[in-house]
Amino acid sequence: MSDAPKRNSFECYWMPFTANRQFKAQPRLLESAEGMYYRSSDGRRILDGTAGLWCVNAGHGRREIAEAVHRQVLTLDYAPTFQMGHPAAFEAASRIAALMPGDLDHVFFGNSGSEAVDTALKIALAYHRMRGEGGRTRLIGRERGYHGVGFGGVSVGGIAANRKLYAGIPGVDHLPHTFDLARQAFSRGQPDWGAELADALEHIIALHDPSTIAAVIVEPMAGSTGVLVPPKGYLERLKAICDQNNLLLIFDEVITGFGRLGMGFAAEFFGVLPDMICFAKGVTNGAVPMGGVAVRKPIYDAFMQGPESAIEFAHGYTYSGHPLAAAAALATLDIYRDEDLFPRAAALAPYWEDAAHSLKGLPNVIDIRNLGLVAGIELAPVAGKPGARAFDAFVKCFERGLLIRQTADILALSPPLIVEKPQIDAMFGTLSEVLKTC
Ligand code: PXG
Repeated sequence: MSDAPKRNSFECYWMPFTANRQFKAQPRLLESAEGMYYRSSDGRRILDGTAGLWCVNAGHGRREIAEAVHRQVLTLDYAPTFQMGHPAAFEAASRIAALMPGDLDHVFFGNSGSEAVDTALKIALAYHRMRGEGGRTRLIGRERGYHGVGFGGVSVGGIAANRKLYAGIPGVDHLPHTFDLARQAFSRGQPDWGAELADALEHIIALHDPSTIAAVIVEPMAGSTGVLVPPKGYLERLKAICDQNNLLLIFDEVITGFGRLGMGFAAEFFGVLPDMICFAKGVTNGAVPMGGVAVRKPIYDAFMQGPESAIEFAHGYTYSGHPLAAAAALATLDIYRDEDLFPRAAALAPYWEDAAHSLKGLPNVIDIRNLGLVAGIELAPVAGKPGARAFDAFVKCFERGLLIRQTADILALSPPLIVEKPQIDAMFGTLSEVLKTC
């Protein structure tokens, strides 16, 4: 029996987070990419309005990264990092630590955002146990939070579709999400209303007792569930309540890290220092999988006790600090620094905000949200068909040469930080034309 027809069909690849049957009936294929553009399989130029999946912050096809990875694979393709080491992993950790705010100065590597989150949750539980507070086992996430698809991330995450089939880990509670259309619609940047939503943490603490809670994990700005910008004062309040009750605060910066808001990390942007920051995506410009967790010094120090010959934290992945990922990260961080891409994003943010809000008044646009180089446009759903209107807009944008993201009836844009003003105009111009037809 020949397997030739199988090899060339779309069938064998079970695609992630995709309507497989619909996609395979009408595929959308990207074949190459350079700078701000993809090229589709039918030869069209597609403007990348989403930096891939929020990760290609320095734009596509960066030679510096390609060459660094090429050199690395020829010099040292793989090396274990369990009881062994190689220089690039240490250098990457030092460079990432140097970018982190405050004393977030130790870095544990994984290969994705999901692994970063599960690692951070494990560090939180183990940290309290190390300090003799092993009763602190409860984890607090937030509704509409996305923390990847590991069991830990799904459990603290707040998306029913991702959670409903799995019991999840026990002892998890959730804060309310921070979005209120009636009070916040068309806010520019951070909404004025909503800081008091952080007080829900006090209720959760009162319910369970602080001595049972290990950590609170939030995306400083929720990305995947439709660009939910934190209300003014909200994160500050959350941090104060965590500090009062000795709960660790974890920022999941898989999306907000590496310049998305115009600074290295959202923690710096908001002036709120968490105990851990999860990162992934932009750390290698999306070119090689990598993720990790930066922790504050006292957390690392808490683990460094007991006999020196003992492994302090029984956790890690075959590819933690993989040489190719480390090389890609170093080359990526050089580009961010040499091209001043974070300040560049900050400088473009007001122009971006005006461009996004120019869509106000178009049919069915019920909200526009923005922060840094991120925008979310929420559409009124078609009666009885949630998500249909935004999916229609997403497909029509792709047909007109623009890649955006769609979740429920929300469209999200988050371009590479190298975006030029005429490209911003082109994105919102295309979107405006498309929205008139959806
Ligand atoms: N945390 C956050 C905040 C994320 O956004 C993850 C963790 C998981 O990362 P990995 O590398 O395991 O996928 C993410 C991932 C979208 C979209 O369309 C967002 C993500 C992934 C895929 C699509 O918004 N974020």
